[in-house]
Amino acid sequence: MKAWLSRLTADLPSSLTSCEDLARFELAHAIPSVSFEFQHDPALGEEFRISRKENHAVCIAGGSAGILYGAYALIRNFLEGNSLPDHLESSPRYSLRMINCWDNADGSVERGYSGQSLFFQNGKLSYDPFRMRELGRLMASVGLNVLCINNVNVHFPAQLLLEDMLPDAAALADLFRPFGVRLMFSVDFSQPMRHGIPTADPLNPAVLSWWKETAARVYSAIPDLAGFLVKADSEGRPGPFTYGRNHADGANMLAEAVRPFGGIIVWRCFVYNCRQDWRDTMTDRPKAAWEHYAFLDGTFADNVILQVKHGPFDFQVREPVSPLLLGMKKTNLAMELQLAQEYTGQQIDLYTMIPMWKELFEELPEENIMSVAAVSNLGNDENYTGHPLAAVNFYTYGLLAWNPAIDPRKAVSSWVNLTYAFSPEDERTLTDLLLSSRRTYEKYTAPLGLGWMITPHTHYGPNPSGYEYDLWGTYHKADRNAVGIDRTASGTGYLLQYPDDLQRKYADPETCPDLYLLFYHRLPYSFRMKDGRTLIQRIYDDHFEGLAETEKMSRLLLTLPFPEPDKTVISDRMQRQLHNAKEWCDIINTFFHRLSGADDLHGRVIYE
Ligand code: GCW
Repeated sequence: MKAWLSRLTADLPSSLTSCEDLARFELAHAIPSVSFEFQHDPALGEEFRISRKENHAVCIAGGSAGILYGAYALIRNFLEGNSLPDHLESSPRYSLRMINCWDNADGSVERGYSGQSLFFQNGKLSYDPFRMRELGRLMASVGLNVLCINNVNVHFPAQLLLEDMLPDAAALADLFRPFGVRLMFSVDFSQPMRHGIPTADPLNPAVLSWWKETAARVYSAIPDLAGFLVKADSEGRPGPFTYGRNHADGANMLAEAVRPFGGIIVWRCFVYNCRQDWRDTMTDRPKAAWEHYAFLDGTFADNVILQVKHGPFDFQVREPVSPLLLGMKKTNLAMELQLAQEYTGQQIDLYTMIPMWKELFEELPEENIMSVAAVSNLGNDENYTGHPLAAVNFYTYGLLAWNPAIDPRKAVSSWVNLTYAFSPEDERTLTDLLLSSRRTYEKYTAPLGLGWMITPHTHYGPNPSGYEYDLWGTYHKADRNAVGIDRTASGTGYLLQYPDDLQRKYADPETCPDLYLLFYHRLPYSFRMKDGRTLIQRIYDDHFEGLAETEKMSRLLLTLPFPEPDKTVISDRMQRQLHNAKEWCDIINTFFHRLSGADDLHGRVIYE
């Protein structure tokens, strides 16, 4: 077993058929010295309650999944060297805690950085049952309960998941069931058109009946399928706009089809104009999600969940929380995160996400956000995540989705402990290093809320003008005087999508936190930051600091006693990260130096 469960040595037998069986098996192997009793109470569902009996046995009460989650909570605790608690009660904050895989039927993974698909090969479902059990264990051990196995960009033949591939998909669902994991499928909105229906118009009765029949067939094969995930009218995908319908029309039609089976429709809100003209200053991409969805608040069926990317752009290192997540109070929402390190170092550079997620979760309202989803960072590499240390993101995502109040340090050190069983000092070193890695990456790439200075399409390495005159709507408009976009009321007006208190916080560059400064404001290089430095000096300083921190990180990391093969992989990727950090630092500083003509106050090397 790879990753954090390496200390659960027993291979899982294929004969396990229920959560209770699995819980019993895991406890007997991980904590053989203690006897456990289960008290099955379906009303508790995923919640668990742990208590000590008079005979010293530990009792776990819960629904089937609750018993399993209770067992893993005890095991994690025990393997970390803590004594078994006499009392522990816990229930998940979010009811759906999802992993979205962007796996294609040909075996490739969109934005995948750890090998090929775990589920598909050559146009078919094709998986190793042993690895599926490992994956189920990885998910269950941190409380993740829904797995969408195919890409939201549903390329043919993945559509066949609902048809020819269904028997194999049902067998896969059987494999995950004992882990409390339900499958989900991404569907193509225009799918009825492959079956002789001339339209995919959501208000056309023939379209609805096709989806109803399809849902009936799919649910008879997989009765506990979580539902369908849909990317519509986004980056070339088909959707209701073709027929002059809105996204509530589209989502509600599908919701009606899956409703008899208890299914849900997860509908993504990543809709924007990806054919923008850079000369057009009225269109501002971060405004797009709000413009497409806010007016529909309250019109979605109760088995629809809108899945909103955490920020208004697209998984940049630092974005403010999406205004949709704050504003759509009468709609079920899920926040979407991305474990796959598309813009955040591609599982070459270290980038531990939990500090970033914590900032986001702290902003969320309590009421209507009932689910979280994360784009998977897994592939068929031996260690699942390419970079062995990238597994910390999968692990801590699970813990956070269960309990967003968790302390990031505790979550990260728990992963370090379970994965490597280092001495306390080495555990602390690695934990510190992981916790600071996001800030370091931010400094050497595009700090102060800039984002998007990355190489187009591949999204690795610097290219400060790469997206500048392009059609994706992601501009910084740096010229010889200033950089950034004014998104306040006097600019594009994006900020007006927020509640008043947040508008006040960000509207004035004097009070706007530095980390978001250039996201909200266009400022001259001579602008005085709160600490007295000029903006241009701060840009230089951040980049030099980011590089210096990476060099320090590399020295420290290589002193740690990683076992092989992790040691070699980590050291190889660290070299590549060093190279990347230097490229970013040199290219971005040179770019701004050439534009601004301002020298670095400390006379460090900036290239002409
Ligand atoms: O950022 C973009 C990615 C696409 C992805 C899209 C999305 C699945 O570059 O690869 O497509 O986001 O989230 O739909």
